[in-house]
Amino acid sequence: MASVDATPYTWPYDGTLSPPRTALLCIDWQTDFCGPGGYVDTMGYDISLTRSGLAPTARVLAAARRAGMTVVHTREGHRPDLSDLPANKRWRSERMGAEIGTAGPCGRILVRGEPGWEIVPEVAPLDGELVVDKPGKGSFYATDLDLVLRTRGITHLVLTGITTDVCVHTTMREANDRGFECLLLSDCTGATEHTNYEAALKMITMQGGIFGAVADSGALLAALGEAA
Ligand code: C5J
Repeated sequence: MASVDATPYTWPYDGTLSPPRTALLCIDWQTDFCGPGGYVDTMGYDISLTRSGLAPTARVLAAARRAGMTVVHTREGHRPDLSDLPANKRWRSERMGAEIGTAGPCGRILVRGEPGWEIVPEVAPLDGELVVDKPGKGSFYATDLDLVLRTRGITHLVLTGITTDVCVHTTMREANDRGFECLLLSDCTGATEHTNYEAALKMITMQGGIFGAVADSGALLAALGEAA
């Protein structure tokens, strides 16, 4: 295994990519965030921006599986009785015309078990892969993700998912504070506004890599010994 040609440093900081110690995080690739009629679409944002990372992520997912990396999928969503939905989150979504818990074209918005909450087929979990359900933006908040990763001896994380500036960034910050060595794949993520995507990537690279590093999927595939 090689290291990854990344910015602002060759990733990881401590040598070469080690598949047994690395997990691929696939964050919130749900219809609600990238499918027609989902939450993001209902709010009026352009889902071509949040869908753009799907094809490269599918390639990385296949390579990670071949390399024996742990794969973790996350899903943002709430209990059907909405007992885990903060009042301010509900109020804000209602103001955007997409109130969480109400019926939309893909079922009840951001509610567990509804069609819109499902992960899209392009990057769907395989039987036996880890799936983490989360009520918030960060994947560590109110979940067992930290425990599951540490139990497997995972120390390094490769992040993909949507949206770059919200759930992906929050998760990367949470992971970085917990000591995980993080890499975000720039073409495997997207935001509801392109300027937010660009700003989110830039923030990671400040101060020598304040939250980790950024590379494209081709660089990761090359480190795994696969053609891009
Ligand atoms: C948002 C997410 N953007 N998965 N959620 O509300 O980033």
